[in-house]
Amino acid sequence: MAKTAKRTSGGVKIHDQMLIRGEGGELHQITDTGDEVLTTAQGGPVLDDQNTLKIGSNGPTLIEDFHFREKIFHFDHERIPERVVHARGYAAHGYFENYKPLAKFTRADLFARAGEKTPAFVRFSTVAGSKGSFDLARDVRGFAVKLYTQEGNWDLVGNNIPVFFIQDAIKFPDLIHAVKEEPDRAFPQAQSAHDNFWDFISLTPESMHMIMWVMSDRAIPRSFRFMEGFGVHTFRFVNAKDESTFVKFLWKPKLGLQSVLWNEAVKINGADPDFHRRDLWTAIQSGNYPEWELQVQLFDQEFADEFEFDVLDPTKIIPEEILAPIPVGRLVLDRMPENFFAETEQVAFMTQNVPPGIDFSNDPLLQGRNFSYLDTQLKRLGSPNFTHIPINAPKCPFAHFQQDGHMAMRNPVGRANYQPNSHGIGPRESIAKGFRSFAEAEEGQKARLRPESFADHYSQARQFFVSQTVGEQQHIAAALTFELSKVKLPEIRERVVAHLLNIDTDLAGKVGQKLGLAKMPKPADAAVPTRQDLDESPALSIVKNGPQRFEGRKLGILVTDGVDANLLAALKAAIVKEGAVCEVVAPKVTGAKADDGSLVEADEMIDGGPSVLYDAVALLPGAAGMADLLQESTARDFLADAFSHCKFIAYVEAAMPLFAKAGIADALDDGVIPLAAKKDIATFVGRLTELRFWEREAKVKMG
Ligand code: HDD
Repeated sequence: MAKTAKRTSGGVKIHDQMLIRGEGGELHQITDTGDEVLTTAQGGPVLDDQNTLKIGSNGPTLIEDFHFREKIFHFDHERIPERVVHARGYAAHGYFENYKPLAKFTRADLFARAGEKTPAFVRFSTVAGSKGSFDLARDVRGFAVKLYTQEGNWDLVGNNIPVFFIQDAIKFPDLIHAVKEEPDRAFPQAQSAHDNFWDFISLTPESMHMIMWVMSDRAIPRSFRFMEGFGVHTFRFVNAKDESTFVKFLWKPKLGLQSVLWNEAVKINGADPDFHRRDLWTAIQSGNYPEWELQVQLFDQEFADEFEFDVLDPTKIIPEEILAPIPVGRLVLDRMPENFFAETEQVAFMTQNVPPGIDFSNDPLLQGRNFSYLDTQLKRLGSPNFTHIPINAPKCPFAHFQQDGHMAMRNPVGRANYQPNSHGIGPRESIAKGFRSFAEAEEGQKARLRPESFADHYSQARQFFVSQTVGEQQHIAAALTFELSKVKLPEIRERVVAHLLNIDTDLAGKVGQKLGLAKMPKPADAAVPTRQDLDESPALSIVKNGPQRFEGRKLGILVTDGVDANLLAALKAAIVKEGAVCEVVAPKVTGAKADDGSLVEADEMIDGGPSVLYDAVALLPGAAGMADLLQESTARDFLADAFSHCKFIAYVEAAMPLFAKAGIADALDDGVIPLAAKKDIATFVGRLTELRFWEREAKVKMG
């Protein structure tokens, strides 16, 4: 991509024009003042980019104005179709670093050597919303990883949830049609809380396990950096002896798991619809590179045969406590795209992109996906040559006889565009290097059947639910109630509650009661009765898998004139030492005047810096500024929201009137920590690793 040249005095005279070489070695025309010359896309220097060519100043515009025509022509064709699903996404570059050789299991080169780094490009996304929707929708998050290996691109196109709604790819269009805005009214945008989605779900029992995940806090992650990723399907590792080992892929965030509360998500979407984008951008630009560990669950056919669920069923997991994941490498994201459209919008992920040593299983969802992704790129990117776009091009040597097609940036050269050929030129297949599919012996008749082994739709849904903390279970109940409160047809609500009865009767009762069902429905028919004996899996809880430190999180410090400068400096230093960041919030854009006369600059004015943007808050007003602060309803909300969202709150004595204004002066608990002196900072910071003061939840009842 041509880099725009920086202004420079240096340059070379070519054909008596002043030209300079840009950073990438490309040439730029420059004016005599050292500015780069504006040109048309054809390279023609532009005289005037402010006025169209007319007769006189008030006459008609001339059609010969080729600069105007080309500029408007290109503008009119700037948009490409957004992704039919996962339209809203955000991506970063980085690398995958392999821990140790895995040759025993796979011949894939990227796993061959310890310390080997493979360039990576990762796009996180929501599923349902359009490209311009908000970040903190209750939704699955795409976790698409492109690894530019020496044997071609490997796209592990996963989600932040290890199972899926459906078992057969043929139902995907129906699922997406049902979750997206309704066709007759074109709303709701980026929300599952509507009749069509829950109508489809209530008629699709196989979706129940996924519904537990999507109604849990997993669907409202605090940050892409604090969420897990999963390959979902069972894949195969194939070693050099063509021996296969089943493998499931998991991405574990170094900074632990964290989500927000639904009430917080609703408010964050209002305050900052780009919350997740800004979070990733800021972290990477400030050198706080997010990191995940790649772990694999490896198992053989014997394990698969003995495991109580079908490993080919994408609505099922293998609990980590049954098959411990093995760490094999780490993914670090350390560079943002130079241009969003060029890279994030044009990147093409495809589940079919696997290097030798990684192969597919017969998971029907994966099989269907392998057809869809290539197909959809043609629609989005408009040409079979989408691998000519830099972000999609392999970073390893490649050679083939594919030619022509729209926007061909390169074509095979020479006379032979076919093989075998007697010209003795052009690439040939390689027995040693070529991708060898695992030689699975298959048999059976052609039929449209669903495996009996896929038929248990409730047992793992129950296992997920019972593995949550009490608070997390309440959030699931609150989410289901919220979602179904937006569903108008009573029979849909009843069908969903009938399914819930097969998962957990208390859950079903709570939801049914909140929906005001006159009487509880019968439990839905279950092809396989719900297993009550599946062990809890602590790995499934977010709260049980939080961070070791407050690292990567954000403290909001509310200040006014008269703020104690020393205390503020000590608090900031302690938070930075934790690897976290502070933002100062003040009633005025300019900030506040501290007690020592210095100016404390504000990162946010209180109206634009609500406490939902922070993981914890500190109230450090000065007595001088309290009177004004108490006039600000946003100051009251800042504290009231932080309290009801179970956040840790530090405060100085001068802030007490604000607690009264927020109506919580009599409700202070151990999550509200006085900063009477610098020594109290350590007490406050020491609690922040818990992220939330969950004991308060019973009091505030915030789902
Ligand atoms: Fe998909 C995009 C993940 C089921 C068909 N999918 C897409 C993206 C992610 C996933 C992360 C965004 C990629 C990007 O950032 O550009 N999809 C999944 C997961 C699934 C899944 C984890 C279930 C386990 N998908 C799925 C099925 C089908 C598709 C069953 C079709 C049979 N997915 C597509 C697609 C998309 C896509 C229509 C739209 C944009 C694109 O491919 O590039 O082909």
